[in-house]
Amino acid sequence: MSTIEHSLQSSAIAEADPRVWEIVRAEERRQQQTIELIASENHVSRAVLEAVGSVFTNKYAEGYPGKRYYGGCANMDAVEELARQRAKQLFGCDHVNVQPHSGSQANAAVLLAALQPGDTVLSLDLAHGGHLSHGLKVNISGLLYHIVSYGVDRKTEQLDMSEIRRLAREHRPKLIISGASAYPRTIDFDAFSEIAAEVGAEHMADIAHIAGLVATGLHPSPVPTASFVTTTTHKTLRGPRGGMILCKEAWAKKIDSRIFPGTQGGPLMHVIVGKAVAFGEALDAGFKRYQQRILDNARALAEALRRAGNRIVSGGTDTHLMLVDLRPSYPNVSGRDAEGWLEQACIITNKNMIPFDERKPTETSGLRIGTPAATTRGLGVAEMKTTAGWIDDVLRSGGDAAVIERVRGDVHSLCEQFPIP
Ligand code: DSN
Repeated sequence: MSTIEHSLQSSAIAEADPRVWEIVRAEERRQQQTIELIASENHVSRAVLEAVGSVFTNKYAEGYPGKRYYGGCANMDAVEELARQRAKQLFGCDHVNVQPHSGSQANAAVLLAALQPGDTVLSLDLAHGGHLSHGLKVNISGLLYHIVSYGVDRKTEQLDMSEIRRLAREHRPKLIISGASAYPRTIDFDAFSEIAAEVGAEHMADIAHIAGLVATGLHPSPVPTASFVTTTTHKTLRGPRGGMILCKEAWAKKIDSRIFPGTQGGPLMHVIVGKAVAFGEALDAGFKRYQQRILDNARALAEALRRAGNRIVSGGTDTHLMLVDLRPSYPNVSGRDAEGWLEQACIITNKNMIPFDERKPTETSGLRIGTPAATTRGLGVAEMKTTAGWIDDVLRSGGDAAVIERVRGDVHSLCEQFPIP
């Protein structure tokens, strides 16, 4: 039996529902046999998996610890309080709400707390690395508020704080949003807070991608200066799929009320158990070493891709992710083509808009690549260099079937050596 077969879990689902079990097994096998380079994904620990599958899924607990609308909530209170305390310890914040079902819900609750419909928000353009919940026209953020976007500088492909200051002075937003889902460089959160203070705005920092780096001091934290910090818990933080809001004490009551009853009903208590476990893992000293390896791997991968002749947006990365601009080396290859060929080779990435992209979001000229999940399974700098070579081979071959088959075989061998724990 191979390492991968051996690590597949036995389950009650197998007895109860063989059709669903077959799909679960297929997904376990897919994850074991592919190198996961989607920057927003990770492989949680067995403890987090078990927590999310625990009996807490059976319980309604609308309200907050000590103030629930259902009986039988003593254990709900205990675990939610523990999750809150651990999150506060991790990020050093005044107040935390661990109930948001997702990052988008966390962001919507902050907007509802800080703004009136029609108010102006200054946020990063989605095509320059922003997020749909920061003001996309068809998202609640874009439907309810007047959005002014900032982008990256055309030459440096990095945020230009003087231009953001100019836009803030011109448009006088009520809220400035910092944070991104496809920006590879350090974000100057203090500068965002200064600009917000100057124009009388609140500052919301969305650290969904970099939460693990922030928690371990490997990226500057917005917590001391921003009014609100939102995050997901499943990216670099390596917890269960979900969201969280950190805020100043002055906003605590309003934020809590905008989550419940404002936008959510019963909290997903099984996910909050998973958050508590993940935050406990993140408080361990080993977590900082893991985050440092994520950074080392990202730099090694970006550098190896660059040396092979690929253009990396902004010239490199300070974080867990990078964007490859396909246009100079492969003018006829879209991000969609590249994602598809790499997936056939069992290397999982996602197509992504790059700044000033001329292709549609469904095609794109870029590929977003990140290292949190590959680092979790133990891949290091040497394996990143090897992986960069495979990515380059597949792209240069123009999706040639023989090259893809050869790389797929090599990827499977590597995955066998580094099974997901
Ligand atoms: N969809 C996430 C990402 O991939 O970055 C953001 O929510």
